[in-house]
Amino acid sequence: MARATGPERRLLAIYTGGTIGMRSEGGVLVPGKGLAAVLRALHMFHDEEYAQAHHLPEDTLVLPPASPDQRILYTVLECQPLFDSSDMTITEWVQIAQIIERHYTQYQGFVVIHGTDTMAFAASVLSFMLENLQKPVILTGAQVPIHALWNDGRENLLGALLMAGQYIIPEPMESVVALLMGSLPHLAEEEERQVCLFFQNQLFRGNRTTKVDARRFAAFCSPNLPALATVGADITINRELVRKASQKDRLVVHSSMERDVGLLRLYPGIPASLVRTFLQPPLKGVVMETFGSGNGPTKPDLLQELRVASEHGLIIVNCTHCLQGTVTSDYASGMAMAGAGIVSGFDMTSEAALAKLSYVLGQPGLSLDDRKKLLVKNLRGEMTRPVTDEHQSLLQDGMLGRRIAWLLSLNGSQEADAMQDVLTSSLALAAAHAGDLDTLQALVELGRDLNLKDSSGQTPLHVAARRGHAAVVTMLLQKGVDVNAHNEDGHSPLLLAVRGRHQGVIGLLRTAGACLSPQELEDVGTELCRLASRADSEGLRAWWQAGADLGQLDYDGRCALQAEAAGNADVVALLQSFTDRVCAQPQPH
Ligand code: ASN
Repeated sequence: MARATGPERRLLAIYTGGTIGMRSEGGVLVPGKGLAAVLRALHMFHDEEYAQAHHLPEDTLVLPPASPDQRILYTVLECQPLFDSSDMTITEWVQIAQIIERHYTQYQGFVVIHGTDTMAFAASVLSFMLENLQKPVILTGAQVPIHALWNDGRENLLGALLMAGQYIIPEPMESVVALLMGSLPHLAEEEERQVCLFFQNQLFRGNRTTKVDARRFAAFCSPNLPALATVGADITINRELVRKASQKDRLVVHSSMERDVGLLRLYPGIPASLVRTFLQPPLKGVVMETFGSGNGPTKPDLLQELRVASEHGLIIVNCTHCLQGTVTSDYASGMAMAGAGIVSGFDMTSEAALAKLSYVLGQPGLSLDDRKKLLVKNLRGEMTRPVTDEHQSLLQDGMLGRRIAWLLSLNGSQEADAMQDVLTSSLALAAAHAGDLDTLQALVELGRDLNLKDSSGQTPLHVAARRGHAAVVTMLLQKGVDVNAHNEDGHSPLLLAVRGRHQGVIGLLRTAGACLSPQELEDVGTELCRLASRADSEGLRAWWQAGADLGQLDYDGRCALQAEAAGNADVVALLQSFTDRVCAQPQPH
């Protein structure tokens, strides 16, 4: 994520309602008007001195300086009426998209202040409606109203304004990379412009989120994709996940979203008759939440209902009701679903799948087959397609092969050499991203060095490690690439593998001599406490495997085991099994 430059950044904060601005009426919370006035009175949200000195208009607020040479100015646009987000529908989200469209040239970024209950749906829908987004759009809200003494609204809103004001999400793409992208089908697909959601110090890709807690401040998680950025004393950005956008495309707002879509959760023993009733017209698309990796009952009467509905043109997308994981074809019960004409939703959340269905069905003039093809494509970074399905050898693509041959055969001029370097770097990184061993091998055969870095210091090993491609990591290590290379953010491949919890890759890197640097381990105590308090044993295991000391203390002088004191017995046992000196007992005063 690149830092935004310029002395003033202008944002539009679209206030749609939600707990963040709610007031108590008759003992219950209802949406409250006048959020701008509340913010104006809070120092952290408005610097009146600056506003007066610069004659800012009445409706413009300005944050105190976050950096010496930049100010973030923002205007709060209060929607009429304000909503508890449980009342919001596609109609309201279309209106938000249209507000963004109307003000698109006027502002450098957008913050959508929204209730949390349907925020993950809203972020997903907006991500599909806003095509070719070049500016940050960040949704946020709160679990407790902003005027309460102890609340999460201030931190969340301030964080969202700072992220939208200070960073460019997505990053602009270099022109040569843009040229290449056109040739790399899988990258072109993933080159989405993302709508984000900021909550409790984490910036997520919006269409990967789901609300997981009704009360705790950590209300959202992104089960199948790590956070794009985490804000602590420092801002840690997961560069790999912040997609690049080509500057040439204009924003397109898709307002024609299909409303007749539904969500059906299977449960053990669900009667076929109930499924039949649910699948009746006017429904045009259904997200079906199935068990485990996309499995459902194999009862013939139920499968028959699904098949008939599908033959009548109803589109059914299969998503797992598990929080984490993807739909596979591992089980006969999963294959039965596919056999009944159901489309795999891979690792999409149900929120993203429903939004995508609504978008795909809303597109005019497509055949049923076209729509199904779009559904299994990664359109806005909402899904992870299995590498084997999607990424056959890049060099098998005739068009791409010809471009590469042409570009690599250019020689003699300085320009051609520079072009070849950029091309090699882009191609190697793209192949590492896709797990494409053949292309990497082809580059080696062309005498190309795989120890190269892109403009942000990223090597193919960083990319493969973050994606968890063990075979590519093995191959690169065999070619002798630097196992401890650091990118611009000071991150090594090992750190990226830890963040992605890729245990196999962590093992390979460690065997090849990878070590986390003191800088990478600086805040590890805090991270371990966070993981322990979330009972995230996979995350803890990854750090342990990478050689981190699980007894490291956080800012408050606690270690993971202490942080977990009130929590999960499994995590305590796991921590204890990793090390018998997890942390020193508190010393008596
Ligand atoms: N019911 C509220 C809403 O979604 C919940 C919240 O914002 N925390 O609008």
